[in-house]
Amino acid sequence: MIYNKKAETMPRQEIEELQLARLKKIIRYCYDNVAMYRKRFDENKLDPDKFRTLSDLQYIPPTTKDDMRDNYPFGLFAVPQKEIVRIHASSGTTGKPTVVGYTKKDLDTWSELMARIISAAGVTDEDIAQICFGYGLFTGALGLHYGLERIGASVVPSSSGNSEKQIMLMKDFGTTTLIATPTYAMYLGELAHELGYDLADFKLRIGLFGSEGCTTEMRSKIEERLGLFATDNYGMSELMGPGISGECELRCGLHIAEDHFLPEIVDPNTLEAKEEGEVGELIITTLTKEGIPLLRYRTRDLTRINKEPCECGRTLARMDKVMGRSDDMLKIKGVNVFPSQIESVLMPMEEISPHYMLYIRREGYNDNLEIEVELVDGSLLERYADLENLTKRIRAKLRSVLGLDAKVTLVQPKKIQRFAGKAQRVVDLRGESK
Ligand code: DLL
Repeated sequence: MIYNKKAETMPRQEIEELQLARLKKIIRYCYDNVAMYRKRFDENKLDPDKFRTLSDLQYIPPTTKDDMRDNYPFGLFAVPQKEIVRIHASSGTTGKPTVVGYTKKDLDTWSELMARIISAAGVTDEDIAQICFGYGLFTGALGLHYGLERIGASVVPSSSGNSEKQIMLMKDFGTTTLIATPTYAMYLGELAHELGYDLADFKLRIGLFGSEGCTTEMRSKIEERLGLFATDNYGMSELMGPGISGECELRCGLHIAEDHFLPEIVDPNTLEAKEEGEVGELIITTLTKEGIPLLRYRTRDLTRINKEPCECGRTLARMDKVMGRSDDMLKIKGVNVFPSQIESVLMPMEEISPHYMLYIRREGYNDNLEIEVELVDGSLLERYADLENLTKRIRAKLRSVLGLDAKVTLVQPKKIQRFAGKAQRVVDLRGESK
């Protein structure tokens, strides 16, 4: 279902006119209300009233996570404190988190954008939606929560963790929609099976997955295990949280809420604009945010954009599933590879489960990669010849598809750690193995 027909099916020319009008306004708004932007414009001799086309945007220096840290906690807020009605922060692993503030209008926009993504996945007011994202400073849970309420679904705010209880609720309440990271969804499916539940008895029908990457191969495995249809949605706390883009039921790209976010794709090294359809780093300008507007925010996420209208009727541009982050690329013996590419190679193999870890070590001048993968059938570990054969097949596949030479270690089922939120499958041991 298209939640907001007018906004989601606008002809391209109209979208761009709207974006330009909003862009001019937000540039002036940032100049007038955020000291960092005013300083940056003045230093670069940029006149906030002289932006005439969408591509004039390229003259503005990008905003980065460091800018957010330097202005911690509220330095980039554009409104007085009393107009901020909600504060979230990113799950930064090191140092201070990045903090974002929302006005009432921002929260209203957020709910609208979530309602669009939720409806695009096929969820309706008849659904019972269990939110297994952590409630708190993380934007995932509350973002989805308000959007689901907006469309009239019954929300079960079960948060993350406490997995056996999650499964009990899912069964007893007849949950039809699961909101989680794909990793956690997979774990819940596995646990339900172990606890002796027949997932066919569950009423699950739709999974709204996001907050981390998941290849289509991995997604098929999750769908099969849980008996549901899953869509991907993307966002980041600095820009709003979830709500930036999401797949429709045709799953041919994530529709970007272009009336609120202006996307660009640039070369992550030179920052030059990429040709339409080329892969590069996604940069986003918030067009309507009041609390903390951001001009040309560098997401570090790599994707590409397709502006052709979708067969679903939506005209909003679509971004590909995120390939990885520009800072996540692994360089193994001269081969550049993203963890998602390794996942795509591993997942179709029947003998191995969807649980894996990547360990990078430095040996001499070389970086070596070890891929640890769980077997579906642990007894294989006792059949040396079969084990050897499977290891060889995996290595050969990695070599032929990615040109990657890696050590492959097959381990017992359930040996690899499970994650309740975003998975952390890459362990960089280069500092430790000199
Ligand atoms: O993860 C917001 C979110 C919550 C999105 C729930 C969707 C659902 P952060 O914690 O700030 O915000 O993390 C943002 O996560 O830059 C991407 O690298 C990654 N990410 C988010 N969604 C996806 C996705 C939330 N669908 C960072 N596919 C982003 C791949 C994703 N990566």
